Amino acid sequence: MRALALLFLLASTVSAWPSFDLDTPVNDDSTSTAQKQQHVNTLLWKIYDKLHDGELLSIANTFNPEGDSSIYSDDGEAVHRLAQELRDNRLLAQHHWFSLFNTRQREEALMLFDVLIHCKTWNAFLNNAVYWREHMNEGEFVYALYTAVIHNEVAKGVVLPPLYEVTPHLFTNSEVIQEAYTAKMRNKPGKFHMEFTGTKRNKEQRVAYFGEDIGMNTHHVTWHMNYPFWWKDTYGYHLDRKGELFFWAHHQLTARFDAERLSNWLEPVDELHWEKSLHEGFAPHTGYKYGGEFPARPDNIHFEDVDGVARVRDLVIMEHRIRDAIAHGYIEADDGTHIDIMNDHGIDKLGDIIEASMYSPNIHYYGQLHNLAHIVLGRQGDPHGKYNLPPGVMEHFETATRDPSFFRLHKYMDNIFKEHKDSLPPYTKEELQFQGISVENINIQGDLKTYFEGYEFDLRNAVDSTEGIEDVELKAHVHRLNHDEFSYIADVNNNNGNTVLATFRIFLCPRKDNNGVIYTFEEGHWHCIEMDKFWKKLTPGRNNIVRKSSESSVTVPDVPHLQTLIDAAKSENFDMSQYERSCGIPKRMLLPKGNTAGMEFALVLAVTDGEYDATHENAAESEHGGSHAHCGSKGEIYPDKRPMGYPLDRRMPDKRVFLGTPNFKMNIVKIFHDPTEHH
Ligand code: CUO
Repeated sequence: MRALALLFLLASTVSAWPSFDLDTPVNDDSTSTAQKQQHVNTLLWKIYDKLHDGELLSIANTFNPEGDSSIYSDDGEAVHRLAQELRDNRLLAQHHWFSLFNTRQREEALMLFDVLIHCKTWNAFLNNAVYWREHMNEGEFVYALYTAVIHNEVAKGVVLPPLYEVTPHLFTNSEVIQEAYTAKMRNKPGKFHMEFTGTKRNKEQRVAYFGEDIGMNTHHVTWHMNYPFWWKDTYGYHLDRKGELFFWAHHQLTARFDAERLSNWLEPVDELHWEKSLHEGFAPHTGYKYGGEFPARPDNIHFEDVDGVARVRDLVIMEHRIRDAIAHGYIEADDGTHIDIMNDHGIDKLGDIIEASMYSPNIHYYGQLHNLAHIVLGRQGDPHGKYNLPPGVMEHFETATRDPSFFRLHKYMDNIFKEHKDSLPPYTKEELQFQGISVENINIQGDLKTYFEGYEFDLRNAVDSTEGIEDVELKAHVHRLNHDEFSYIADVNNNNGNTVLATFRIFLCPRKDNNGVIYTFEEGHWHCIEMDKFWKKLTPGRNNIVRKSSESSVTVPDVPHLQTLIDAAKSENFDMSQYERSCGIPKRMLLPKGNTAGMEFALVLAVTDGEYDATHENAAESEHGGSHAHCGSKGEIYPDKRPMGYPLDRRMPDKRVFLGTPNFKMNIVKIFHDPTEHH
């Protein structure tokens, strides 16, 4: 026994980096989550500078990625490919902008992802991350590292630092960044107030707090890292219902943005139309660390073809082909077979072809409407490359929602999805019913009250370091929407003689349009925002259900600051698992703003049969990773068998079906906005 313990001890000393021997494959199970966290923190600190950490630096100088292919699950295939690119001097230089939508740059970032995802141990992962950080473009490196930490098992437990503290340029205005540079030069600490882009003369500015929210942007960019359009199952697993999640996460962003607009006396977003002019221009006031400012776009432009990317005509053709598939009720796969979409799974396939992702069954025919549209919109400031402008905000998931054209584009996508949902038969009462279950009431405990609060984040990574001089404290100060905590309370009768598993689906739907006209069920159901979804067991008789707003499966808490992660990782009791997922609507934005007089919403509770709905055995006991509603459950199948948005996803021509279903209930509630800023 003693000898065995000694052996373990030896093994752990051997595997402690950086003194490992490359010729002996090492078991690095001894790397604690805290150590891994600190490695990631260090790798992401000042990404435009050389590594500052001596130990990591020595890896960079000594590690040979091709030295031992047994550390990779693909026998080193990916690393040989990337190393060859490096030898051939083909890799993008450092200190240059990076955009995922640039084909060659994406190829490079994915070559590194391919290396990292095939690392069998943390040591292999770390060594490669360190090595390639020194040899590759910083933007490519950050992207590959984030996606690999999300998808490689060896990084389990590591919390990715908030991107707004790693690449602050993509999250705050240039004015703030300039102030930070000045403060750094003068060696004086500073806090700089970040205003939302635009002036009061631009009515879009009233809702800029949504599109420019650092947490909302983090959700969006992280969603795309969890469900990348370039994902292939050969990376290790299948991303369940990826196409449908693409629809649902963006449908919810769209519906939430419209609810914010209604809260601010604005009309819902109108869809983009390729042949009409684009009304809203945009001046981003944001820039790259290297590559200048993001290009601006004036009002009322007419769409131009973008050289080397797409002609407007091609986008129109793709749209027609997709709409044809919807009208036919089937998608034509590339081998000529037909895939039926007139069912619950059709939306998933449609998501795949519209985005388009690698899951698209016929990318040659249906093209890549959504991805190309992002580039075409991003380039309208310089469509023929005459001015050598860098990519626009629409060509980065971090920055896209800042531009009002993002919501126009996604309303346009959303309407295509709606055309499909509208083509399916409305649910019948029989389909909706949950035998023996009736909801007696649904209400809110506490107030639905929103307010703006101040929040600070670290800007030290926006500026360069000066050797021998400590960084001064540099912070950005932002306004963020927040709300008081509240709970949903419901009384649910179970008239069955036995305990049953129930799925609770809670939505909030704006009651009136911007003219004050009450939405019919047929119009209103598409504007509903998902608030929560969870499973509970109902005992026979009356069940009083209380669910806190903070428990929502739609939201995530604030990602801890990078400095907090650095400090926390110094402790061996490090456990930040509650922050592991940063995909999800920020907790504080669960409620739309509402208004001072109280804005009316229909609060909807649908209780459905959990025995049928739940795909996981322990549905009632588990939170499935916390934010499964829009982000799925990592590495697992989606917890809910029903279509996302069920039962409000299809047409509702006859409200009596909803009102006469005893397991559904609706109540009108008001959201109040308190205009005084909280601190
Ligand atoms: Cu998220 Cu268009 O899909 O930005």
